[in-house]
Amino acid sequence: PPLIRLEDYRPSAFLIDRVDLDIRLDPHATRITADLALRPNPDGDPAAPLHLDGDDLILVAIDLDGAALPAEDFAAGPGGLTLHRPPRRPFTLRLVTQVDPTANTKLMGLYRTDGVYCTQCEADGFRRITYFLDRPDVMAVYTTRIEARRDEAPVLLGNGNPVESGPVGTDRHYAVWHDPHPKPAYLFAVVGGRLGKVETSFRTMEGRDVTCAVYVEPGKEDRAGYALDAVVRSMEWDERAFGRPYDLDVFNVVAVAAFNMGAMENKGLNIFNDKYVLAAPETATDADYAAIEAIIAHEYFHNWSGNRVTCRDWFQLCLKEGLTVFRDQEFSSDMRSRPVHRIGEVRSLRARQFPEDAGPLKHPVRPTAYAEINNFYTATVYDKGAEIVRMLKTLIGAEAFRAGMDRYFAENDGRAATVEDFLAAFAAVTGRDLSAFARWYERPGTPRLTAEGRYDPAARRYTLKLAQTLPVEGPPLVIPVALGLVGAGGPLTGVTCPALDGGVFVLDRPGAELVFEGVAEEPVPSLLRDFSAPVRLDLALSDDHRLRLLARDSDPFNRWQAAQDVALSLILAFDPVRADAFAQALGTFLDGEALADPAFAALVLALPTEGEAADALARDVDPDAIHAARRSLRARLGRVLRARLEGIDAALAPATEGAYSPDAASAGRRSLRNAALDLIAAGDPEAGAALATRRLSCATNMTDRLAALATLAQIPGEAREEALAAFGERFAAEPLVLDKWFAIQATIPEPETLDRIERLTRHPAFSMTNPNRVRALVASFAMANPTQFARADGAGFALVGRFVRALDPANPQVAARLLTAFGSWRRYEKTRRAAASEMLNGIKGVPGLSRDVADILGRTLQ
Ligand code: BAL
Ligand code: ZN
Repeated sequence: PPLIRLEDYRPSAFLIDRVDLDIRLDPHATRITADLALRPNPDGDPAAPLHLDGDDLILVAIDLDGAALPAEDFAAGPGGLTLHRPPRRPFTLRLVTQVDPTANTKLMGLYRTDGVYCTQCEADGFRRITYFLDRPDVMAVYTTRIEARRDEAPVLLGNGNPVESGPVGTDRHYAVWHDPHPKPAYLFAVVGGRLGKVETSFRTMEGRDVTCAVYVEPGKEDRAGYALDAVVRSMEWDERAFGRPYDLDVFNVVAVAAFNMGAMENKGLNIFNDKYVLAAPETATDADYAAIEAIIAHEYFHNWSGNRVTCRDWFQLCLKEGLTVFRDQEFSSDMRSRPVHRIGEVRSLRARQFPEDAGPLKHPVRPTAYAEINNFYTATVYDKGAEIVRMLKTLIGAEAFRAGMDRYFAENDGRAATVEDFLAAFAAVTGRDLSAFARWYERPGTPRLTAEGRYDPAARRYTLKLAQTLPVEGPPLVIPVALGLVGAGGPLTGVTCPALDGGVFVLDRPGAELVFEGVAEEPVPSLLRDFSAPVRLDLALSDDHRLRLLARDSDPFNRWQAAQDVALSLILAFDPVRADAFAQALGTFLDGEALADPAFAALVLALPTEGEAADALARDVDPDAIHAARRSLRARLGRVLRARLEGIDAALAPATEGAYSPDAASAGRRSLRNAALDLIAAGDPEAGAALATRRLSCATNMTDRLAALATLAQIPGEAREEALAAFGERFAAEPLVLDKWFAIQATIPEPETLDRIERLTRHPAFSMTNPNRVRALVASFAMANPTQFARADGAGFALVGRFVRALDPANPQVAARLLTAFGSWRRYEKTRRAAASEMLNGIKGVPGLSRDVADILGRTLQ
């Protein structure tokens, strides 16, 4: 597919100041009348024709300033509508278009899901509603009238504030919404349907009373309370942490069943995948509650970082996404345990972004070219984008960071901005030159930080050499390295190192040498504390030294990291003596602190994933070998730690078996108890199966029920099959719960899983048209069942390939996302590599592939 390039950016030749829409909802023939107030852009090309984007539209009528436009003055085609001789003065264009929401399986533009009309316009869905300058730097004030049959759509929602509503004849009604804030088309939304709601009010710091509501499928209102509470907490937090108040009289969230993404930040009308709204203790896990809180916050925070200040073009996607992920991470850290949350962020970065950045789909955080923008909603743009903002804060300090954010919002409010505008605000408040730091946005690949220390006892001096190597040649990056020295008894005191500022060394050269004076004993360096930069660290330490960090470091992240490092090296090269020493150290750790911080202890017990081990190997990966090694290590740990794990289980039983509360402390206790169960089962599958079966029978919440089922699913036998069948029956009417059940079965690391998946595709709850179902059954298999996805016989690859091909004609976005599971295919050993190559090349030959799939495929194979 042809590439769109950043360097080709030009301002639009025309602007649209006002959009008045009249949308008559109908299942198959929705009519949209759009009155667009256009004018030539003084910064645009004065001779250019007017090209309006359009996709899959029926053009019913076109008037210019009230008169029908003669046929010879325009041309409508599959890519849009061109006016050959547009006026060079302000004018209005009336466009009448027709769309079929029921036939819209792409879930972009206006579509129906479970009978509810809804829209998804980012990145380029608005052009599937009417012809438009569908680019984020064209910002307009929208007024939207929505009309529908009252029985079909008693609730009619739009962007902004409600203006009026009333009956139309006997069985229809209408509502008018006005959004005073100019916005790009990608933030447009309407919803119409039968929906229940919960609502509350919030008074902003400016004294505005806001009605906040969460709309859900009728009958599920009792599952919307947590999301509504998260809305209010997000509003409070953004005022406190960033001084950002809400700016409309209403804030609506609508949950829908079929949605390509997690959620969408449409102005005043966020539309959510129902998975990230609906929660009850019986149906949602602690992880679901945490994700709901984070995503509600994320979409709400976009109101400033994304909506009030939007992106000039889609190359700047990280400007809103990276920044907003950073903001939601900070919010969740304030709501929960900061160190525990940080570890979670880094695990997810390493699981998704590091492999992406090491494979053929790698791209800079601000890409310079794309064929299909929907393929750039990636871990790199989002998560590495957030890491860049975090590093900026580390470099300039919290106070300057807040001042810079204030300046960024003030200077760019109502504008479509760029990464340069963002950095300029921080350069202005600090007086610093951030041009070298800006390279983080441009350079793909994960940098490697190598470190080597030398201790001179006579001089009581420790010398630490740091060096950065980048996967792509070029000038060095600016890497903040938070660090400290740890002695046998804990962090060393009385040490001086002039190169450190607040415990942070800024490595902005290829290499540097740090000299620490007054070092009384041989220290262990604790580097990259709190994961201060998204790099891979190479530091040769003995197990003893790593385990000293686990026991003694003051930085919780590096304590966790130390245990991970030892475990990873044991997965890559097993050694029973070292494994037992590791188990002893874990035992001491658990004795001392498991019950003091259960959430943290659970993370220490969670060994690096098979994916992380594959990522560390980087080549000739044999997933079966990694799986076996990790399994052996877990089995050994489970046996050595058995008594302690049972002790934890017993100690936490009273606290976890009482009434359910989703708060972080309670969730932490459940996560440790469930981690203990899983490790006991790894060491003794028979005992584990019995314990998990008991736990299943008395579980009072989905977190414990699902954890027990997941443990049991790893142990072949009748108990597993009975438990799976019982769970499936019990939750037959709960699609979101069945998704968990699909996913657990899809990730069983056994050859029969392929047949199981085929069987489950015939389950009445499975549907190829609901992305959540496809993700639960197929994406879980592709992304989280490494041994079966990458079977040496190629059957796992073939299964996923079949789904990609079957999905592509209906929903190219979801098909393309599924195909990214092959992003690391070249790192497999040669048999699997050949199988993956054959499958990918097979898809290449399929006629009529979508741009989405063709783009991912082309880059994956290149
Ligand atoms: N803007 C797309 C969904 C999100 O990142 O919030
Ligand atoms: Zn976002």
